[in-house]
Amino acid sequence: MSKLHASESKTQEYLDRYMEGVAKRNPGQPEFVQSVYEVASSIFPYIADKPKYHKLQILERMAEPERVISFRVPWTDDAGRIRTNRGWRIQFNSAIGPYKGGLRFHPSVNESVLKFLGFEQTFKNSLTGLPMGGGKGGANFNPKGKSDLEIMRFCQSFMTELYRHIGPDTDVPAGDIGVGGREIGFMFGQYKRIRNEFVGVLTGKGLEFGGSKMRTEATGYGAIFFMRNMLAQHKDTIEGKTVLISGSGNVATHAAEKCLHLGAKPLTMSDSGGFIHCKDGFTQEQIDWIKDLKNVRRGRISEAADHFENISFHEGRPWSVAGDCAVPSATQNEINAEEAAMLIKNGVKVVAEAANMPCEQAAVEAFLEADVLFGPAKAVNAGGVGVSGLEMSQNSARIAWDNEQLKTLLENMMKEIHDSCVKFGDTGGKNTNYLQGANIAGFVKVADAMIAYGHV
Ligand code: NDP
Ligand code: 2IT
Repeated sequence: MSKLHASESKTQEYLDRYMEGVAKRNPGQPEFVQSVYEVASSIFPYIADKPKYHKLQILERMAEPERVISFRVPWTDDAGRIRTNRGWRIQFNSAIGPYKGGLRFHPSVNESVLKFLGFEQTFKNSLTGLPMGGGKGGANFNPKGKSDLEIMRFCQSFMTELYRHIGPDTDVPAGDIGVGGREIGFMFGQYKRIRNEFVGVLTGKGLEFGGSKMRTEATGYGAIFFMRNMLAQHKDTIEGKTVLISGSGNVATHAAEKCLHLGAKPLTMSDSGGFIHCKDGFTQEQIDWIKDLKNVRRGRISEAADHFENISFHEGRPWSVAGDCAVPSATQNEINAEEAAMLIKNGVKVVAEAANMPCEQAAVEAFLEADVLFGPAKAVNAGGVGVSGLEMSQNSARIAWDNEQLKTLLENMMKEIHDSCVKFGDTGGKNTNYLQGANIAGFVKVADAMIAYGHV
């Protein structure tokens, strides 16, 4: 065995042993273990010749949340019945700033899902270059079919416990799946009432009460800016590309809109009931109609096919449709190995993860193996939390920037994140390995801050 191969197999052995420990300490938490593997598989080879990180047990410490808070959320439905849900806040890592990350309300929420999201968030926030640590929270509450008053009572009850754990310099939650402007408004109102303080404790707020322009659009727009940078880096352009998008919420609709602005054709969107396909590419009018359907009327995506002649509805996910780019924007593990093979066979050139961990491990490996440009979530969707960071700055300074300023800041931030991925993701191959690049670039700053603090 050559010396190089010997050291590679040693690194693999360390990684396997480390992952065994992570799996053992987190039984029944497959999503969390999956997210740790995805990061550790890039970091182990990087730190192989940097003993300080081993000696100081940095990866062991990073995989353990600083704090997991779990609490009861009782609320009363419109029929007067008392209902009980479980709420969480995972305060994962505060090495480089206050905990920061969204709240998710969905029946699939559990500790494993929130730990994976909080772990990822730590590296993502580091990539933005802003001083934000990693956190995530939410509840196993299903907002579907609930009245506005039921949502309000739930949000107020949730905040009646959460308020004691958060603060503008401690932990600053925001939205995620099932938590948008309406929910943030109810929660901010309750925090202000309990604490008698008007402070930037949440981001994604309404523009009337301290929200930032561009925050609503930031994740979807940022993802498409990132994809444009990936294509440009590899001597290609986004103009004329057909794009498969999943989801039809905040991220998906704004990703579709930015595709239109940049001359690409968004062909699909979806929800948990199936997907819609428009072979001509959605128009702005259709995207606006879908935004209203999902945010205001709270309907199903299938209704778009009843309303527009050139839109068809199908069961399942959109990955069987042929397209140049795929931008999964719904949820975790929504592209498996079989679907990855289908996308590759149909000639997909770029996969940009706008949702968090939408690709299963085997799908990621298949894309890398097939030389498909692969943009990992922590880089691609960092524009959302990036503009949240800018909302925090505006709140502290008690100022409001305009749309143009914020769009430029977002575009520049996505370019800087892209370039950090290129710096650490050049493996000498045909394509940049953005997965490796994002993981290493995100890791270094957090790890070095932890080292500076001593054994904490
Ligand atoms: P929304 O609640 O606005 O929309 C979620 C969309 O995904 C809906 O179309 C929903 O369909 C679909 N979806 C959710 N869960 C599932 C599921 N289990 N199976 C199939 N479809 C599902 O959420 P966002 O757009 O804000 O979030 C989408 C993704 O982007 C998430 O992974 C989130 O973590 C990530 N993200 C969001 C950011 C933000 O700023 N909002 C920032 C960075 C990442 P249905 O209506 O049927 O439930
Ligand atoms: O996954 C994410 O980055 C988000 N849901 C946004 C978090 C935030 O604090 O804006």
